[in-house]
Amino acid sequence: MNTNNRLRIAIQKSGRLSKDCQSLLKQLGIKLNLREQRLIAHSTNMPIDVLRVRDDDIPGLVMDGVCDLGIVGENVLVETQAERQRNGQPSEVSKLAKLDFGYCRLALAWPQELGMQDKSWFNGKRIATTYPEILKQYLEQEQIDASVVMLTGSVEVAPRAGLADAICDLVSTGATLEANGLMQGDTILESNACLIQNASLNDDDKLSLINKLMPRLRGVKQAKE
Ligand code: PRT
Ligand code: ZN
Repeated sequence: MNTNNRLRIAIQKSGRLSKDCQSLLKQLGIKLNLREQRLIAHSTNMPIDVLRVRDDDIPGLVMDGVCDLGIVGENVLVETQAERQRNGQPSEVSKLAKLDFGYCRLALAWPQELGMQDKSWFNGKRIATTYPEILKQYLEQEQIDASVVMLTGSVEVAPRAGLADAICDLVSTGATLEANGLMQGDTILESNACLIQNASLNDDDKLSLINKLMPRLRGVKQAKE
């Protein structure tokens, strides 16, 4: 548990979500002194500390109560939740808001030269992914008997490298699939960045600060619509 009396928020240090997270915090009126290499940034006008970490660490930090709030892609949240459930670790969070950035979809793809394929084609095939839990749940639900190859990066080159027959990866514009001669199939999960809260947070001061920030967040979202 974060026993510190300052509200602690985890965001991605550097990557696709970091700029949007920083500008959201600014729009919420949270003034931060973000110095490049610092792990923790202290707000100068509110009792808030911002922890800047890898996105993969954010759900766990919130689930374990090390951080009170976090901003992370639903893809990472759902994957971490499934993995932790399997390991008997805390996996609950309260989802406070779906944010309007970080949109992508987790989709299946295979070499273009194979042409259109239906789900039955995947039987007996190897599928490379960074999201083995989400993929396994999908395969089970669709009764597809395929094997899952876990890769933490460069998933799109797996078929060409002979590591897998197909992939299950995040797609936004589709340019990466195209550049690697892959054809996009079913979407397994649609994802946006979201704001999560530790499920057992019960510090009155922190909860009232969150209650003060939430209408501002709704205001920021409405202004963009
Ligand atoms: O270092 P750290 O672990 O923090 O960052 P990371 O490299 O794991 O993540 P990062 O910064 O790449 O992505 C952070 C989050 O952004 C993801 O978890 C998603 O929630 C979201 N997001 C949105 C995306 C994309 N769009 C996206 N297009 N994450 C990754 N991609 C990659 C995808 O994996 C593929 O390689 O972009 C490529 C496809 O993009 P298109 O436009 O060519 O289709
Ligand atoms: Zn990551």
